[in-house]
Amino acid sequence: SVVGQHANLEITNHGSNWYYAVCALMGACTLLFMGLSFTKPQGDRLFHYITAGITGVACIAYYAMGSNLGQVPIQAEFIRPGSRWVGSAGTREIFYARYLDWVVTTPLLLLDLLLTAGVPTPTILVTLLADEIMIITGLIGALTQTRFKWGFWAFGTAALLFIAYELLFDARRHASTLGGDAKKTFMLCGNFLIFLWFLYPIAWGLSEGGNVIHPDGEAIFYGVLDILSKPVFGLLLILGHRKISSSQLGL
Ligand code: RET
Repeated sequence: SVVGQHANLEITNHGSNWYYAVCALMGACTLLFMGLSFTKPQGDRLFHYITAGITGVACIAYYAMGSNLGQVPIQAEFIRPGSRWVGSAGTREIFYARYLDWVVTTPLLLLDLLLTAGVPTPTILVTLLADEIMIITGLIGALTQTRFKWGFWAFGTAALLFIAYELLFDARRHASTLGGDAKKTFMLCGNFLIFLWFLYPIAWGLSEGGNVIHPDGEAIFYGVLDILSKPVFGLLLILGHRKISSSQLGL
């Protein structure tokens, strides 16, 4: 970590290298998804474009984080007395670049899924609104120095519960009506997404929230989750769409 603002608790060169590796993977997947779009007629490429957009934005966010940019030192309460990292008080670097990525990419991930399920537009919009609330409350909470941060975490988790309800009940019903590959793809990708998304508030609680794990551990936790949520989820979705045409979904 040679550039950027310095905090008492910040990523080491290992964390930085890991962020750059994820950056490269996101970039490669963006090219792959754009390349795969050519296997479809021009009118049937929406899901390739959305998914490539998701990994493209993540590629840039990971470039910033690998460079120790897109972060700000925040005064942290150290919940472990005698912690081996620092004394009883100090700052931790908070990567707000993560949230700028998520505020763009998580609505696109939901759009991928809700369009596959044939959910009506008003339901799509209200679900995307809940998603924006979830990410922004997470960001505000992460930048908060006091215990009030957990209030923001609670609002964000309530928004995630609403999203989970929409996917598990509402969207599932619409996907079942469509049947065939749309239903199969929605079921696989939808269950995968719900499982992964509930791990994010846990990562937050251990990192920005409770300051329990080192920023290098945070890099690995969020990094593995992001690889599963973007490139792996995206590949499953795009492969699921091989035999689905946009007209079947009313797009
Ligand atoms: C926060 C903290 C506030 C409470 C909740 C959160 C959930 C975040 C999620 C993020 C998903 C990100 C993805 C990124 C893809 O690369 C903001 C951590 C509930 C679910 C899928």
